[in-house]
Amino acid sequence: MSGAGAPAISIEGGADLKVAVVAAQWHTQVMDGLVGGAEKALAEIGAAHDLFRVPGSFELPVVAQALATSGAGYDAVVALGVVIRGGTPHFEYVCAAATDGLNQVALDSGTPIGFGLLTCDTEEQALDRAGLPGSREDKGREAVEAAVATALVLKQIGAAQ
Ligand code: DLZ
Repeated sequence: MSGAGAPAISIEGGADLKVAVVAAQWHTQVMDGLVGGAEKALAEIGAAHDLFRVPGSFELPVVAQALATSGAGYDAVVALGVVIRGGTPHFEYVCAAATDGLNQVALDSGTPIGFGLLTCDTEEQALDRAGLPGSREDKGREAVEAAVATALVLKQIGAAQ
C-alpha cells in the first residue's frame, strides 16, 4: 500500500472525546515516533487521553479490548505497534493476530480502533512512516485522526457506545 491518496480528515468536535492509546514497545526508535505523533495530534485536537504500554504488537488486542469495554468512557482506542519481517513465518502470525484481533475488538465493542500498526519489510520502511524528523509519513497521527473522526461519526448517528 502506498500513502498516496490519504484524505484530509475532519476532526472538528474532537476536543470533547476521551481517547486511549495502547502502544507496543518493540523497535524503540520507531515507537517513539509513533507515540510522539499520536500524542501531538491528540494535544492539537484537545482530546483527553491516556497512554498504556504493552510488550509487543501481539498484546495490543487484549488491552484494546479491555480499554474499549472498561466503562472508563473511552470514545476511541488507538493501537500503535511495528512488526518488522525476519527470516521466519513469525512475522505473518504476529501481524495477522494483531490485525484480526484489533478488528474484532472494534466490531464487538462498537468502539473505533485507530490502526497504527506498521508491518514492514525493513526498519528503514518503518522509520519512514514513524513521524520522526526526515520521515515521509506520520502513522501515529493518522491513526489518531482516523479514530477520532470515526468516533465523531458514531456519535453523529447515535451509535456511540
Ligand atoms: C517475538 C516478536 C518478534 C520476533 N518481533 C516483533 C516485532 O517486530 N514487533 C512487535 O511488536 N513484537 C514482536 N515480537 C513480540 C510479540 O509481539 C509478543 O510480544 C511476544 O511473542 C510475546 O507474546
